[in-house]
Amino acid sequence: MLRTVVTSLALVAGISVAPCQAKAEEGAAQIAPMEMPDVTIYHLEGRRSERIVWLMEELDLPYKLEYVRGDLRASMAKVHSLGHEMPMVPTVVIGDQILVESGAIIDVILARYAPGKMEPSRDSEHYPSHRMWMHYAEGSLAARLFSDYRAWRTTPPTTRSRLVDSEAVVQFSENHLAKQPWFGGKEFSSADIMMMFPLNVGTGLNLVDVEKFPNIAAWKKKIQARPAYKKMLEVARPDGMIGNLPAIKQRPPSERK
Ligand SMILES: N[C@@H](CCC(=O)N[C@@H](CS)C(=O)NCC(=O)O)C(=O)O
Repeated sequence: MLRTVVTSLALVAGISVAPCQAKAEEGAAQIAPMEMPDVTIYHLEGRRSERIVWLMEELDLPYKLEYVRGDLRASMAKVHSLGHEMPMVPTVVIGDQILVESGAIIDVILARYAPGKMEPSRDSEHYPSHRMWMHYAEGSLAARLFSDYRAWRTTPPTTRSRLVDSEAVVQFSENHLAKQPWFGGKEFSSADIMMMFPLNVGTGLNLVDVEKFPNIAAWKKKIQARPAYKKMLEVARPDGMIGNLPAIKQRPPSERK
């Protein structure tokens, strides 16, 4: 109400209120982090829960990691023991709340406990595409890769689909990296954390040809050199990948028909 009155008065006086609003919003991004309750990450080696471990290592924030080394089934039993109706990893307990969905978990941790870190500011030209890659990682990339994986395991493809397929979703990522060094633009960000798992799935399960995506290969090398990524591997994947899904034997021919 007060805001409406102020806006109307400003309009009558011919004053634009937008810049003041923008300043207030920029200020909001600088607010102090909230005090973080205990964070426990329920984890499976080599799976999406690595994102949260990696994020906490990048931010140097404390966390407890729950899994049984070398035993995916026993690690999953720990998730089930929480009694949550959606037993997936990551499951993260923050204080007294249980959360699933890695992208949402990352958003909550950054907004509350590390405001202004690991994402471009809202007024940055890179902000919109950072948000896009944050959602693309699961919404399109992982979704299409796993749907092709399921179909191609039982029925090896002979032609490329007319729908967006694995190669197309990975190619879009490759093209971006020809223009920007990171998925968030000029700096490493949470979008890179989101994108690593599905881009590893793409090549690891033989859904796409690693040779065709040199920008992604170079980006992965930069990631593998990051101390926080190395630390994540040390604590969350101490024996390398375990319980790998079998790779597909046959990709569709590359040319669309
Ligand atoms: N979109 C979810 C996907 C979570 C998900 O599917 N996680 C897999 C492991 S990477 C899982 O829990 N699989 C166990 C199952 O599906 O039963 C996220 O990003 O957190």
